[in-house]
Amino acid sequence: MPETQSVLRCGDFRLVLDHPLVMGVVNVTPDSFSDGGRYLDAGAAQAHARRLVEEGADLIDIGAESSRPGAEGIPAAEELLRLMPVLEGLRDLGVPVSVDTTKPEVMRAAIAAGATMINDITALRAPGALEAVAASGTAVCLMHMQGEPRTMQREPHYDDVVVEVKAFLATRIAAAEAAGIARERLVIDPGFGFGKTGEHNFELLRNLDRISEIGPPVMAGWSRKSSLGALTDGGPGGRLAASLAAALLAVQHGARIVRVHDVAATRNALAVLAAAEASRGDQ
Ligand code: 7PJ
Repeated sequence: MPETQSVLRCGDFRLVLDHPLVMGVVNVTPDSFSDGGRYLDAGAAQAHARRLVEEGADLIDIGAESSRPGAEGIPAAEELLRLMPVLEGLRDLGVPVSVDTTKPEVMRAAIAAGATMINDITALRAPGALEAVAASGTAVCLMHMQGEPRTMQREPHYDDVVVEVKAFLATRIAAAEAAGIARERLVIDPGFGFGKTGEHNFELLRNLDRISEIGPPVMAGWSRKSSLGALTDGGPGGRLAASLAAALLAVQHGARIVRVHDVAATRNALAVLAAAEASRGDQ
C-alpha cells in the first residue's frame, strides 16, 4: 500500500493532512439548489468566502457552473463572467482558493487569477485539461462521475460500485502523473450523488477506506445532497444534521477533506470526533 500522503501542495500553500480539512463551498450560480442566486453579486460571494474562512475553512471552493442533476452546461464565457470578479477580490484570502470547473479555458484563467486548486467533477477528462493544470503548481481534485449532470441520475448502474470507482480514479491519477502533475498535488473523490443511487452512495461511504488505499487524500462531498434529503424531513436547510452525520462518517471511514456548505457546524462536529480519538491515547 502506498505511503499515506501527509501534505497537499496547492501552489505556494502546503496543507498538512494531520487532521481532517474542511473545504467551504461558495456558489456563484443562479440555479444551485441550496443557495442558488444568493451570492451572485461578486461582493456578496467574497464576503461569504471570508466568513467561511473565519468559521474555520481550510480552503474555499468556488463554483460558477451548476452540476446539480439535470443541469445544462453553460459556455466558458458565461462561467468566467461569474467567476473572475469573485476571484480577483480573494487574492489575500489566506487559504487556498479552489475553482470547481471542467473547462481548460476556465482553469487557465482561474489559475492566472490566483486559484491554487482545480476541483474537476470530470477528473481532467476534457481535452487540454491535464495540460492546463500541469502547467501550474495548483492542486487538483479528480472526481468520479458516471454520465454527465444532465442525465446522470436517470439510471445509474454498476456491477460493483466500489471496484469501478476505484479503478476509474486510479486511471485518472495515472493520467495526471503522466502529464506531470506531482502526487503531492492530487486529491481524489468518489463523487457522491454523481451518477449514483442512494444505495451506491452509502456503499461507497462504507468502503471509503478502500478508495483511500489508492494513495492520494480522499475528499467527500455529502453536504445538503438529495440522498440525505431522502432520509430527512424538510428542505435543503433541514439537511444540516444529516450533512454533519455524513461528514463525520466520511472522516471515520478515511476522508481527509470534507466539502461542506456549513463550515462552523462541521468544525464543531469534527471537534467531537477529534476529542473521542484523542481520548484513546489517554487510556
Ligand atoms: C461535489 C463537487 C463533490 C467535488 C459538487 C453540490 C453539488 N466537487 N462539486 N465533490 N459536488 N469534488 O455542491 O452539492 O461531491 S456540486
